[in-house]
Amino acid sequence: MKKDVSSLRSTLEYLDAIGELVTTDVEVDPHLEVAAIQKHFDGGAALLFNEVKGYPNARICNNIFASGERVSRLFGVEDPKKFKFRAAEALRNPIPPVEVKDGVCQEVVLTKNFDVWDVVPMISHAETDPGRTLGAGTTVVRGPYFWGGSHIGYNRMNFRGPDFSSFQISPGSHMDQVATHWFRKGPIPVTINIGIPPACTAMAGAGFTYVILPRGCDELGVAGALQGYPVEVVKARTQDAWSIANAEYVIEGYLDTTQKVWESPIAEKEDEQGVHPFHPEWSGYMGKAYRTYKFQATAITHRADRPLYYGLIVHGMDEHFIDGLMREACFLELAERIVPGLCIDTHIPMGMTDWGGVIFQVRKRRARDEGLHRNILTAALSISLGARLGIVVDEDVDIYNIEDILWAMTTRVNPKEDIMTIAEGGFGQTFQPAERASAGERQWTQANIRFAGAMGIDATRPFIYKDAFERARYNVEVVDLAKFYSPDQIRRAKEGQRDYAKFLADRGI
Ligand SMILES: Cc1cc2nc3c(=O)[nH]c(=O)nc-3n(C[C@H](O)[C@H](O)[C@H](O)COP(=O)(O)O)c2cc1C
Ligand SMILES: [Mn+2]
Repeated sequence: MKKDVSSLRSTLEYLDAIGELVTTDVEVDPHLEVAAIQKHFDGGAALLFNEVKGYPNARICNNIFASGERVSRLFGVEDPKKFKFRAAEALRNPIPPVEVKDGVCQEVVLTKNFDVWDVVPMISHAETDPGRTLGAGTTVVRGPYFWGGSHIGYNRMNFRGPDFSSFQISPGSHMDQVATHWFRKGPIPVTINIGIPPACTAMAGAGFTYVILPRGCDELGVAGALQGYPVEVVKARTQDAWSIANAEYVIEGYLDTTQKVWESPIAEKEDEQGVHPFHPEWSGYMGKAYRTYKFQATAITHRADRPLYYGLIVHGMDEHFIDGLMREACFLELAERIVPGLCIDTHIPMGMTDWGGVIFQVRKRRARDEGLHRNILTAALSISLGARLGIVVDEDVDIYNIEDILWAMTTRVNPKEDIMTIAEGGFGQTFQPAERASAGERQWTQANIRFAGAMGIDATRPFIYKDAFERARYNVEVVDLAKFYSPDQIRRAKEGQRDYAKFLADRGI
């Protein structure tokens, strides 16, 4: 079957054909059940729910990004470790979106007396959530409101009425830059796009690296380059804004910076921000409810035939790859711009929680390269709000293997000099519990907690002592195991090998 990633539904058809989609026709409750099932299958197959309780015309899907291998395959990249190199190329050579007259996202247009709750099958994530919320919407701002470029990113929303909601904006983010610039200068037109082409999803997750993706950059253009052809956009029906033409649902509206909406009724009642639970976070902690600017919906548009809602959990592999893949590319590009040719790879393991950290791999070429890797490390941890941990390792370390990283840290770090505190007292991110103070909300600032800053670990060996740090090596290549053992014996003898043992055995180290 032909692979077509120009829309979410064509992508699902392809995944179904290659056996990577698991479907159920049993009715699922968007309240807790969708999230619970996705958690069971964290990191596994893509999931499609054909029957959604209360929404006869809707379908829900998720987990499409839960495997790095799958995402890479969608974009024709064979080795998932190489995805970031393709993505970095896309960052450098965007293909601008094209404006089309008609988009399937507008097959049905609701502009009067609509109720978002009746149409969009929002899901609840955890028992402590204030009910179902909209976490799957990606905001698109394009043109004059984004300095001539295009921005796409998620903003969690809680519809507190049929046509208005809260709208969570992380401090420092593009949307924060937009809202700050247009603060009380009138409505800010946006579209909330749901069920979008995978390249747009990958771009929506990328974030918080403004020296690589500055305001005015073309994020939809990068998505276009990633998929190899332009993203199509269509003029919104009720706003001076643009929708992703192939989206499944779009909520048109505007951000009203003169009004505030609370994310949860209990937070509103108690008049307390940053205290009451709201929505699990990427950092792996329960989120907290805030009072946000108001999003006012002016239309819902959607596909006529069983639109798909991409209802995903946060802090799972799905969200990890949505956020992390493009960020690995951004850090690679950052390193390349600071010191061309030094950094050979980047990696963000799940334990670094997407925005929380990054590992750089460098190859020092000569003695005077010494120290340049620390310029990269300190820059990366300073420019990415919320980053907490950065590690640099040499070319002989496997940056995809946490045990090998630990080995490098154990044997190559001089604790006095190689563990650095970076951006001390700087600005962090609301979703790190230790950094919520930086949201500037009084309940937290009152307690005077301010942990922002990052730990930078230089786990590289000094270039001049390279010889002293030569890895011990066994000559695995001198033997042909088949000469000594039957295939069955080899299989049995290797059966108990764990990942790290296998890695060491293969390399003879
Ligand atoms: C499921 C999910 C939910 C997210 N929720 C929010 C949110 O509520 N607010 C926010 O500012 N960013 C949220 N993000 C991150 C944004 O997608 C984006 O990366 C961030 O706003 C920074 O983007 P920017 O670099 O384009 O400014 C979320 C990401 C995902 C994958
Ligand atoms: Mn952006």
